[in-house]
Amino acid sequence: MKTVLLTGFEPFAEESINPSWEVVSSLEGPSSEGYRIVCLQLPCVFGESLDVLLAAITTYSPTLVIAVGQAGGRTDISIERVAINVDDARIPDNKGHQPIDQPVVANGPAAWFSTLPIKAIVSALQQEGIPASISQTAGTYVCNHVMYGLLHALRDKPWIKGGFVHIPYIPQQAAMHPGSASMAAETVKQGLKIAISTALRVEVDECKTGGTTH
Ligand code: PCA
Repeated sequence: MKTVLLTGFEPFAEESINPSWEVVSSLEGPSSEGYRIVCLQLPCVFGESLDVLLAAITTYSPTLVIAVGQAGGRTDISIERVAINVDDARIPDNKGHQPIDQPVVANGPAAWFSTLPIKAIVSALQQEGIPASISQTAGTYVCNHVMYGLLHALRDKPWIKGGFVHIPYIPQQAAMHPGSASMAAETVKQGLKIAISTALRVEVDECKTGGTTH
């Protein structure tokens, strides 16, 4: 049976929950489509987050790894295209570290692209009525750090697909941030299921634009 490793983060900044973990943790277990999902919570800490993720890849030998994180203020499910080799923290992480302009991997390439079929995932989500788009930046905080480190570790393991998905606040969080967008946890959950089955099914991504002009 194929294993899908799905990660979410612990809460960070002023939040008491992280919607990525709220949703991801509800997806643990076997699916009716013949794979099992293993869920893992990552600390919102530079370095440690990656250590935990890479150890789990060794333990579980997944064929697919999708890391999920909160992107408060985003309006839809964002399928990240690229991770860059920079840690530049606007706020300290959960252990008080605040790296500025440090590489994620010393002497690593400037960037790694997601190996998920990102366009096919956006199409599949939209077809199911779930707002989604390609994102051209995962930021420079812990999520980008994890995405970069994941893809760097998978560079010589092409049989394991990997990538990152950012999700909006859930409504109870947006209520504390007036004017912010949100998406119901149930919709995000449905969206992650679709992203997983699409990633497992599609070998060659669609060629349709997911670009932006700015
Ligand atoms: N979002 C942060 C880190 C943890 C999370 O859920 C980010 O976007 O970097």
